[in-house]
Amino acid sequence: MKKIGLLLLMVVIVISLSGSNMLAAAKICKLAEVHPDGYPTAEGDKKFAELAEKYTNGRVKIQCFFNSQLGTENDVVEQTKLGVIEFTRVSIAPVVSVYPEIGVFSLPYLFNSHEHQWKVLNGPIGQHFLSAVEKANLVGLGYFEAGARHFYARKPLNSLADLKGLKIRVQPSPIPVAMVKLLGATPTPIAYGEVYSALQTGVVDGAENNYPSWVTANHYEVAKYLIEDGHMRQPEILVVSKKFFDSLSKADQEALRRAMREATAFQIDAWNKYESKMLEQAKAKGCVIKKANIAEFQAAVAPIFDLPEHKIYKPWVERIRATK
Ligand code: BDP
Repeated sequence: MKKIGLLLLMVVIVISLSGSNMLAAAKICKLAEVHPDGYPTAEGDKKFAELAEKYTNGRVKIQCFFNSQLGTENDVVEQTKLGVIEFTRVSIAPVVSVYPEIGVFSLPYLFNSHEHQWKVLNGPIGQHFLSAVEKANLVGLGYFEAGARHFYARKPLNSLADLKGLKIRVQPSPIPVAMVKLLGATPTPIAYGEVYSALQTGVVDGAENNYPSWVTANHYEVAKYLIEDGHMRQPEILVVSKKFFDSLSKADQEALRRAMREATAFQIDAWNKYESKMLEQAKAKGCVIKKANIAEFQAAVAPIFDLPEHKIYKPWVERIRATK
């Protein structure tokens, strides 16, 4: 009889605790990242993970996997869509294959400065895309800074003419492919983790990226000629699987959004310091950096806005350009 009484008491305690969230098991989640630990996006991921755990009182624990350990960006976007991976931090480019509209942020010379870009990302347009990506079973939690991208090659690049006929590695995504074609080069889509060996073995003559990627992925060792043309300011995005997000309480969902808002501010700061450090490192290594005639590059890529397949971007481009 005593035993039954004790059992009943335990049942009552368990039922009341489960209603109050106290027994909710901590969920150990994965976050995919292609960069190494220490790179600004990786620092942003870690900050996000730390704050997410804190603000959900330990109910969401996130383990970050760096260096493409969980797969290429295109693969991890698919896995996150399916809910196999809970979180992923990628460039906008791989998201375009599951949600084409967001490709507007990949268009060349769309943003004219860091300030303009963040005004758009923090305003109604940026916020629209974070929620609209739900169409691909993803929830956008926020953006990270990725600076501007430039071309670099194994041969000297002094002007646009030097890009003609070169095989240039691009992100496996339609807009970079179209852009490189318009510049007279041959686009070669390759996953980020394989770019170094493609450059080293001469599978490609060059690539394009921001200073931190050029340096940390060691591209600068084998492709030391860079032309600073700043063709793209493509933001990074942190997405969560909608399946996982929907399983959380409203309070925990808000805790994740709050964690990301704070991680973004932290990451932008880390980025600014790191970008100039990487530029100095490249110069010290003897890399050759030329300033491009930007007007020449802008004129060459201008038709990208009128391609029939890019019609969907027109209204967004107008709104983005009008954002002051
Ligand atoms: C880097 C982005 C990374 C992209 C990579 C690339 O941070 O997310 O995958 O470029 O070019 O700048 O693939």
